[in-house]
Amino acid sequence: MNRDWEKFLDPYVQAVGELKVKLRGIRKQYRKQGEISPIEFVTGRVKPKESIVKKSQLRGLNIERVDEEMQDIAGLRIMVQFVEDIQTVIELLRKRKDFKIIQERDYITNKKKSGYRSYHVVIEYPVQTVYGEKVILAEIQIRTLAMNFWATIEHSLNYKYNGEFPEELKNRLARTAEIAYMLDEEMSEIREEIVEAQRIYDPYNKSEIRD
Ligand code: 0O2
Repeated sequence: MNRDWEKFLDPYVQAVGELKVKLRGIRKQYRKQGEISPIEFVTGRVKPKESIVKKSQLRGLNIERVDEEMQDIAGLRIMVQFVEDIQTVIELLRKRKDFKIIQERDYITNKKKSGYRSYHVVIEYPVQTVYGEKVILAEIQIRTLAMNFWATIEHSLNYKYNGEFPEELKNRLARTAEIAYMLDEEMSEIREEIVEAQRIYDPYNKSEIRD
């Protein structure tokens, strides 16, 4: 297929840029009001062409219709401190008027076989271009810092082993996912104590902008 990939990906680049600003804006608004933000930090990326082609082949997707069939060409990640914050963030996203949620996948209640936990929200986001409006799909992943730590490490190991983990490593990864979840549960138990401490001492208070 002879696709001008740069042109195809342009609206996705714009969408990720805009959504990063908007989602980081939520955090700033909380801080301005002297409140603790449910959002710790936000990252975003556009899936590179090579990964789009590889994933399409693996999943048997039609590359001609990849904009409709692949939901995470534009990907945003919202990291939170506590599992409870995930629900708060989901409710904030549901109230927004600048995009439409079309699907939610709860991999926290229903963790993946690998041990992966995260909450995925798929949105339709309108991008304004010089050729008119283009509505694209984007995936927002919401997870705790512990879930993110695990997923980042497992993802890099995945590259090394191409998804075919030796049995022992697979078992260890499954075990570390549970340990990470226990950490989240323990932190939730002392949440009030931590939140109170952060009201007194906010490590980010001095920096004006924190991405
Ligand atoms: P990258 O490099 O992050 O872009 P399905 O698996 O069929 O239910 P699908 O289309 O894979 O559906 O979507 P899903 O489940 O929402 O997962 C897409 C993304 O979630 C992945 O993107 C990862 O970012 C993350 N993810 C899902 N499962 C795992 C996992 O077991 N481990 C880790 N580390 N991340 C996971 P990509 O395209 O795989 O990769």
